[in-house]
Amino acid sequence: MRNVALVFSAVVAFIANPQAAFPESARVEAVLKNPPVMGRTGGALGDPKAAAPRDLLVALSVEYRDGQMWNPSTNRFDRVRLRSYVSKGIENAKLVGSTIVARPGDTLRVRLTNNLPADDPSCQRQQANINIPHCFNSTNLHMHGLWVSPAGNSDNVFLTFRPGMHFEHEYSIPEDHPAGTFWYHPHLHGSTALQVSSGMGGALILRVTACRRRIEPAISMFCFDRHRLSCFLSG
Ligand SMILES: [Cu+2]
Repeated sequence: MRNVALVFSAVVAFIANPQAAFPESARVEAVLKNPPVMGRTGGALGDPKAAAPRDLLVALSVEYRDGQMWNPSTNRFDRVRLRSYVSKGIENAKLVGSTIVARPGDTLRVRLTNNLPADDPSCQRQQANINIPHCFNSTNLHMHGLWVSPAGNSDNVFLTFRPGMHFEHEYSIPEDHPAGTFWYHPHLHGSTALQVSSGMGGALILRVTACRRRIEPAISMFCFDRHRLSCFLSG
Protein backbone atom coordinates (compact mmCIF):
# COMPACT_ATOMS: atom_id res chain seq x y z
CA MET A 1 0.00 0.00 0.00
CA ARG A 2 1.43 3.35 -0.99
CA ASN A 3 1.73 6.26 1.33
CA VAL A 4 -1.75 7.41 0.58
CA ALA A 5 -2.52 10.18 3.02
CA LEU A 6 -6.20 9.93 3.68
CA VAL A 7 -8.10 12.84 5.07
CA PHE A 8 -11.33 11.29 6.25
CA SER A 9 -12.78 14.44 7.67
CA ALA A 10 -11.63 16.48 4.68
CA VAL A 11 -13.34 14.08 2.31
CA VAL A 12 -16.49 14.26 4.37
CA ALA A 13 -16.22 18.03 4.36
CA PHE A 14 -15.85 18.10 0.60
CA ILE A 15 -18.82 15.82 0.05
CA ALA A 16 -20.96 17.66 2.54
CA ASN A 17 -20.07 21.11 1.29
CA PRO A 18 -17.65 21.45 -1.61
CA GLN A 19 -17.46 25.20 -0.98
CA ALA A 20 -16.42 24.80 2.65
CA ALA A 21 -13.08 26.32 3.42
CA PHE A 22 -10.58 23.90 4.93
CA PRO A 23 -7.90 25.89 6.72
CA GLU A 24 -4.32 24.84 6.07
CA SER A 25 -3.69 24.37 9.78
CA ALA A 26 -6.64 21.99 10.02
CA ARG A 27 -5.59 20.15 6.88
CA VAL A 28 -2.10 19.51 8.23
CA GLU A 29 -3.50 18.21 11.50
CA ALA A 30 -6.13 16.09 9.81
CA VAL A 31 -3.85 14.27 7.36
CA LEU A 32 -3.31 10.73 8.55
CA LYS A 33 -0.03 8.97 8.13
CA ASN A 34 -0.15 5.29 7.30
CA PRO A 35 -0.37 3.23 10.49
CA PRO A 36 2.69 1.22 11.58
CA VAL A 37 3.21 -2.23 10.07
CA MET A 38 3.19 -5.41 12.16
CA GLY A 39 4.03 -8.97 11.17
CA ARG A 40 6.28 -9.07 8.10
CA THR A 41 7.93 -5.74 8.55
CA GLY A 42 10.84 -6.18 6.15
CA GLY A 43 12.11 -8.17 3.19
CA ALA A 44 11.91 -7.42 -0.50
CA LEU A 45 9.08 -8.99 -2.45
CA GLY A 46 11.46 -10.93 -4.70
CA ASP A 47 13.68 -12.26 -1.91
CA PRO A 48 13.23 -16.08 -1.86
CA LYS A 49 14.37 -16.23 1.78
CA ALA A 50 11.58 -13.87 2.72
CA ALA A 51 9.08 -16.27 1.19
CA ALA A 52 9.71 -19.09 3.70
CA PRO A 53 6.65 -19.53 5.94
CA ARG A 54 6.98 -17.92 9.33
CA ASP A 55 5.27 -17.78 12.66
CA LEU A 56 4.13 -14.24 13.22
CA LEU A 57 2.87 -12.86 16.51
CA VAL A 58 1.20 -9.49 16.79
CA ALA A 59 -0.73 -7.90 19.63
CA LEU A 60 -3.81 -5.71 19.61
CA SER A 61 -5.18 -4.00 22.68
CA VAL A 62 -8.68 -2.53 22.60
CA GLU A 63 -8.80 0.73 24.53
CA TYR A 64 -10.44 4.10 24.73
CA ARG A 65 -8.40 6.76 22.96
CA ASP A 66 -9.02 10.50 22.90
CA GLY A 67 -8.62 12.33 19.62
CA GLN A 68 -10.16 15.00 17.49
CA MET A 69 -11.94 15.14 14.16
CA TRP A 70 -12.54 18.08 11.90
CA ASN A 71 -16.16 19.20 11.86
CA PRO A 72 -16.88 21.04 8.61
CA SER A 73 -20.22 22.39 9.81
CA THR A 74 -18.62 24.28 12.68
CA ASN A 75 -15.18 24.77 11.11
CA ARG A 76 -13.41 23.40 14.12
CA PHE A 77 -12.20 20.14 15.62
CA ASP A 78 -14.52 18.08 17.77
CA ARG A 79 -13.00 16.09 20.58
CA VAL A 80 -13.82 12.41 20.31
CA ARG A 81 -13.30 9.41 22.56
CA LEU A 82 -13.05 6.28 20.43
CA ARG A 83 -12.70 2.58 20.98
CA SER A 84 -9.42 1.84 19.21
CA TYR A 85 -6.94 -0.89 18.42
CA VAL A 86 -3.73 0.06 20.18
CA SER A 87 -0.49 -1.72 19.38
CA LYS A 88 3.25 -1.22 19.50
CA GLY A 89 4.13 2.01 17.74
CA ILE A 90 0.57 3.21 17.68
CA GLU A 91 0.11 4.08 21.33
CA ASN A 92 -1.43 7.36 20.30
CA ALA A 93 -3.93 5.70 18.01
CA LYS A 94 -5.39 7.83 15.27
CA LEU A 95 -8.65 6.37 14.04
CA VAL A 96 -7.44 3.04 12.63
CA GLY A 97 -5.33 0.11 13.78
CA SER A 98 -1.90 -0.98 12.60
CA THR A 99 -1.44 -2.71 9.26
CA ILE A 100 -0.68 -6.43 9.48
CA VAL A 101 1.50 -7.86 6.71
CA ALA A 102 1.86 -11.61 6.17
CA ARG A 103 2.47 -14.10 3.38
CA PRO A 104 0.56 -17.16 2.27
CA GLY A 105 1.89 -20.13 4.26
CA ASP A 106 2.47 -18.07 7.39
CA THR A 107 0.92 -18.86 10.74
CA LEU A 108 -0.38 -15.58 12.05
CA ARG A 109 -1.09 -15.27 15.76
CA VAL A 110 -2.98 -12.26 17.00
CA ARG A 111 -3.10 -11.66 20.75
CA LEU A 112 -6.20 -9.62 21.45
CA THR A 113 -6.63 -7.94 24.83
CA ASN A 114 -9.83 -6.17 25.76
CA ASN A 115 -8.79 -3.23 27.94
CA LEU A 116 -12.12 -1.42 27.74
CA PRO A 117 -13.80 -0.56 31.08
CA ALA A 118 -15.86 -3.30 32.68
CA ASP A 119 -18.49 -0.75 33.60
CA ASP A 120 -20.75 -1.08 30.54
CA PRO A 121 -24.36 0.05 31.01
CA SER A 122 -25.21 -1.23 27.52
CA CYS A 123 -24.49 -4.80 28.65
CA GLN A 124 -27.24 -6.38 30.72
CA ARG A 125 -27.16 -9.91 32.07
CA GLN A 126 -30.41 -10.64 30.30
CA GLN A 127 -30.52 -9.01 26.89
CA ALA A 128 -34.21 -8.69 25.96
CA ASN A 129 -33.58 -8.45 22.24
CA ILE A 130 -30.19 -9.53 20.93
CA ASN A 131 -30.78 -7.54 17.74
CA ILE A 132 -30.73 -4.25 19.63
CA PRO A 133 -27.15 -2.92 19.80
CA HIS A 134 -25.60 -3.85 23.14
CA CYS A 135 -22.41 -4.73 25.05
CA PHE A 136 -20.36 -2.01 23.42
CA ASN A 137 -17.28 -2.86 25.51
CA SER A 138 -17.26 -6.53 24.50
CA THR A 139 -15.49 -7.53 21.33
CA ASN A 140 -13.97 -10.25 19.17
CA LEU A 141 -11.91 -10.41 15.98
CA HIS A 142 -12.60 -11.23 12.34
CA MET A 143 -10.11 -11.44 9.47
CA HIS A 144 -12.22 -10.16 6.61
CA GLY A 145 -11.55 -11.96 3.35
CA LEU A 146 -9.08 -14.60 4.56
CA TRP A 147 -9.69 -18.19 3.53
CA VAL A 148 -8.93 -19.68 6.94
CA SER A 149 -10.71 -21.84 9.48
CA PRO A 150 -13.82 -20.17 10.93
CA ALA A 151 -13.71 -22.29 14.09
CA GLY A 152 -11.79 -22.88 17.34
CA ASN A 153 -9.07 -20.31 17.99
CA SER A 154 -8.99 -19.17 14.37
CA ASP A 155 -11.42 -16.82 12.60
CA ASN A 156 -14.22 -17.65 15.02
CA VAL A 157 -16.75 -14.81 15.22
CA PHE A 158 -18.77 -16.66 17.87
CA LEU A 159 -16.16 -15.96 20.53
CA THR A 160 -16.87 -13.14 22.99
CA PHE A 161 -14.23 -11.20 24.90
CA ARG A 162 -15.57 -9.16 27.79
CA PRO A 163 -13.49 -6.35 29.34
CA GLY A 164 -10.35 -7.73 30.96
CA MET A 165 -10.17 -10.82 28.77
CA HIS A 166 -7.40 -11.73 26.37
CA PHE A 167 -7.06 -14.41 23.72
CA GLU A 168 -4.49 -15.61 21.21
CA HIS A 169 -5.92 -16.31 17.76
CA GLU A 170 -4.11 -18.54 15.31
CA TYR A 171 -4.64 -18.24 11.57
CA SER A 172 -3.00 -20.85 9.34
CA ILE A 173 -2.90 -19.09 6.01
CA PRO A 174 -2.89 -21.64 3.17
CA GLU A 175 0.17 -21.62 0.92
CA ASP A 176 -2.00 -21.11 -2.15
CA HIS A 177 -3.93 -18.22 -0.64
CA PRO A 178 -4.28 -15.34 -3.10
CA ALA A 179 -2.36 -12.19 -2.32
CA GLY A 180 -4.39 -9.12 -1.63
CA THR A 181 -5.45 -6.36 0.71
CA PHE A 182 -7.92 -7.52 3.34
CA TRP A 183 -8.87 -6.07 6.70
CA TYR A 184 -9.55 -7.05 10.27
CA HIS A 185 -12.34 -5.81 12.50
CA PRO A 186 -14.59 -6.83 15.42
CA HIS A 187 -17.53 -9.08 14.56
CA LEU A 188 -19.47 -9.47 17.78
CA HIS A 189 -23.24 -9.41 17.36
CA GLY A 190 -24.50 -6.27 19.07
CA SER A 191 -21.36 -4.15 19.05
CA THR A 192 -19.84 -4.62 15.59
CA ALA A 193 -21.25 -1.51 13.92
CA LEU A 194 -20.49 0.77 16.83
CA GLN A 195 -16.91 -0.46 17.18
CA VAL A 196 -16.12 -0.45 13.45
CA SER A 197 -17.54 3.06 13.07
CA SER A 198 -15.36 4.04 16.01
CA GLY A 199 -12.30 3.12 13.96
CA MET A 200 -11.70 -0.44 15.10
CA GLY A 201 -10.28 -1.88 11.92
CA GLY A 202 -6.97 -2.24 10.16
CA ALA A 203 -5.51 -3.37 6.87
CA LEU A 204 -4.27 -6.93 6.47
CA ILE A 205 -1.98 -7.35 3.48
CA LEU A 206 -0.96 -10.74 2.08
CA ARG A 207 2.08 -10.58 -0.15
CA VAL A 208 3.38 -13.21 -2.55
CA THR A 209 6.91 -13.52 -3.85
CA ALA A 210 6.13 -14.61 -7.37
CA CYS A 211 3.18 -15.62 -9.47
CA ARG A 212 2.31 -19.25 -8.87
CA ARG A 213 1.41 -21.18 -11.97
CA ARG A 214 0.35 -24.29 -10.10
CA ILE A 215 -3.33 -25.02 -10.57
CA GLU A 216 -4.93 -27.57 -8.30
CA PRO A 217 -7.23 -29.88 -10.30
CA ALA A 218 -10.07 -29.23 -7.92
CA ILE A 219 -9.79 -25.46 -8.10
CA SER A 220 -12.53 -23.89 -10.15
CA MET A 221 -12.02 -21.34 -12.87
CA PHE A 222 -13.21 -18.73 -10.39
CA CYS A 223 -10.41 -19.60 -8.03
CA PHE A 224 -7.92 -19.76 -10.88
CA ASP A 225 -8.96 -16.29 -11.97
CA ARG A 226 -8.56 -15.03 -8.44
CA HIS A 227 -5.03 -16.46 -8.37
CA ARG A 228 -4.18 -14.83 -11.64
CA LEU A 229 -5.66 -11.57 -10.43
CA SER A 230 -3.69 -11.69 -7.20
CA CYS A 231 -0.50 -12.47 -9.12
CA PHE A 232 -1.19 -9.61 -11.43
CA LEU A 233 -1.92 -7.21 -8.58
CA SER A 234 1.14 -8.16 -6.58
CA GLY A 235 3.48 -8.04 -9.56
CU1 LIG B 1 -15.83 -8.27 7.58
